[in-house]
Amino acid sequence: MRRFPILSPSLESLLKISGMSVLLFLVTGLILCVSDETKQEESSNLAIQETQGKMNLLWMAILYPNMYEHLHKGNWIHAICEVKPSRNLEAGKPQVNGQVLFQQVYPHGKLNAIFYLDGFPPDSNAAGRAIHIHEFGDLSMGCDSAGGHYNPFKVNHPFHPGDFGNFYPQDGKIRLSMSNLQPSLFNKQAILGRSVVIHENADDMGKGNNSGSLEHGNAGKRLACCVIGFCKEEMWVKAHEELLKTEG
Ligand SMILES: [Cu+2]
Ligand SMILES: [Zn+2]
Repeated sequence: MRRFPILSPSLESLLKISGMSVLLFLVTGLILCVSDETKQEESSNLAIQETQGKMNLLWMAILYPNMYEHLHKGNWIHAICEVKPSRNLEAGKPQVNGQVLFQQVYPHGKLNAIFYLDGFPPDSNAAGRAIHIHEFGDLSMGCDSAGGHYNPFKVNHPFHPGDFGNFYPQDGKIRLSMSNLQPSLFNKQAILGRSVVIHENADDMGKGNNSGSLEHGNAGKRLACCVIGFCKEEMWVKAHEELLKTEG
């Protein structure tokens, strides 16, 4: 018995081609949709970044109106912390003096810092010394009135923005630069007006297995401290040149 094709051969191949076209169309559509979503995600990330930038500018204009114009141009801004021994430091403890300098490009740059400190016992090269940013710039009772670690995000130590870790003085001196640091000079959680504290002991970096470890790293007495404030660029340049000389 002759079997009649349901459709004529030409119509059948036409349908096959159309079916493939539809499939191709759907796949292309799907790819376009996915790439569209990626684009949308990218543009929403950009939008968030832009909004954050605008919010930063707004905060800056409110908090530091005189600096606003300067910063709006995307310039570097600089800050200095003039380190002095704590007012109520016991006799016989190391008298640490020096400077901590900060540098950051407004509005999206990361913070860089230079630690330039003297006065550690020259024979204690192996001893680590913790340095942190503390909440207050209040040194009315020496470094003890500077409060606890600056902790805007309510996290445990050593994840506070100013947990700089341990420093190892060489011949009584610390000469060190650090880059891409977490704290900032100009957002809502700015460290300006807060303090840098240099401790007698090493930071246990949260591994001390006690509550103090998760709060302050059991770094011991506060030897020296200072309040962070804006400064001229030349202060940074000078410290940077000194650092280069030391590195030889
Ligand atoms: Cu501290
Ligand atoms: Zn901390």
